[in-house]
Amino acid sequence: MNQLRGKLLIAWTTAALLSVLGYALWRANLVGFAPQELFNRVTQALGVPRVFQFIHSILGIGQDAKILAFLSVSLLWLGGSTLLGLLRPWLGAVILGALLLTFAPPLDALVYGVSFFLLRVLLDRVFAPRAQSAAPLPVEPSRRTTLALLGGGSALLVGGGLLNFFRQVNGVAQAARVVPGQPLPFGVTPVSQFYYVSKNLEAFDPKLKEENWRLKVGGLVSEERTFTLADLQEMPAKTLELTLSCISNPLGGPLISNGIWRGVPVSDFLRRVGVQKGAKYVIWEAADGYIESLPLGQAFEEDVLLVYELNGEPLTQKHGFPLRVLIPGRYGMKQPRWITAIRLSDTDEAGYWVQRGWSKTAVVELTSRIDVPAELNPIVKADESTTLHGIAFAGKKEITKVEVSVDGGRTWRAARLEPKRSQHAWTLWSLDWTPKRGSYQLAVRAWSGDEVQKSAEADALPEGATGYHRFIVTAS
Ligand SMILES: Nc1nc2c(c(=O)[nH]1)N[C@H]1C(S)=C(S)[C@@H](COP(=O)(O)O)O[C@H]1N2
Ligand SMILES: [Mo]
Repeated sequence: MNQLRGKLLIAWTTAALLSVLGYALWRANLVGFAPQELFNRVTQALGVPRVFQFIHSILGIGQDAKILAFLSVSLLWLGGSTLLGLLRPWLGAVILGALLLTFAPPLDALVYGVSFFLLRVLLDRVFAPRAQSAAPLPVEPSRRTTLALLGGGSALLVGGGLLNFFRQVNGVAQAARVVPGQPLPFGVTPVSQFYYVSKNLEAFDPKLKEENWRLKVGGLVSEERTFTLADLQEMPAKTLELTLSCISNPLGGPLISNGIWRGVPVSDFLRRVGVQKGAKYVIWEAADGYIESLPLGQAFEEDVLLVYELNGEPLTQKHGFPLRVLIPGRYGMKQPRWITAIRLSDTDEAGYWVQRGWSKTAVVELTSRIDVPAELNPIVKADESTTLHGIAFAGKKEITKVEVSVDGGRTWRAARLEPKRSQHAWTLWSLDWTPKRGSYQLAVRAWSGDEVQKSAEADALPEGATGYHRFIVTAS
């Protein structure tokens, strides 16, 4: 038994050191991080609409489901490589390498396989030099020590991930959620509160350096070229206020923010690089492997920008430094961050989320939200005047009317609209209301001309959520 515990400890330590080494090599840009590659493979397999909807329904929105999935994958990786550590070193290394080949590049498989072998042999030397001579192991851990070491070590390794998990969940909860008595996140959203959604875990988002970064322009252009950030900043720029929303934002959800963006109009940019006859699509490529496309004609539309500033500051790493695409009237998924290449092509390519069942065009749905009172704390004072507040948004269309109901949609009253902030920004609405003691179902709906928000409730997948934001509020 002691022998087995000793072996288990050696196996686990091999797995843990391999993970740490892999992480360091990944930070140094030498190979991928195996748990991350495994995770990509798993999410690729699970990223189909029905699975998404299922996970979404039990875990809610945002990054939560993904972080839990990453934690499970990390445990799988750690457990799996520990089991392999119980085999002969060369056998474990070969199996590990072979498994890695199914989800990582051959070089990574080789590096991980060899590292595993070396670590395992080294640890054998350190911990059990006399194991062959049948002499007792120098480490003779008790059951308790074994459990404590394995459990504690795994918890430490995975704990880093967990910390990240809570940090991000808090981040999402804070973003754009109104805390009673606190200033509203209306108007322009501060960068620190700007919603964040990524296909990657935040820790694995690209961290690009201006010195090394280049924008490559290729395909059906007059001449292939690269641009530095400074090159782009020298071109005539445009600044505009625009509201960005994630297509997976649920009714009344927080994944929508409003910013002031500055960058180069794509039309100017494409004229400068020259478009060859036959080019029909613009393909955007990003540093994290994200890809999206736009028919060429739409890329020439006004206010489609290559953006390098948000709210007067250079883009933060999280929000796409150094360059991202901005396309008015479309959900965030059409607009890659961290772009590294623009390719003109005669054939279209399905975007990252399009390949996973989401909308191809991702045109923003007409939508509205009640922010005050907050859905999380739906209480107002009875017999006192209170002001309801919220936002309405329709992408490129203008919001012309917002109506609010306090009786679950039987009757509607027109809300006050604040003057439109910009052609592409959300519209703020408010309505004074003096409720008697009781419970009321609030609901809101927005209009653009004679088009009214769809009342049918539909899940965000695949075209963006529809329906009226509604909840019950108590006046007491
Ligand atoms: N390279 C890259 N660009 C991306 C994504 C991504 O995962 N990788 N996510 C997209 C999605 S789904 C959204 S909603 C927006 C979110 O942008 P934000 O986090 O800056 O608000 O970025 C888009 N651009
Ligand atoms: Mo999104």
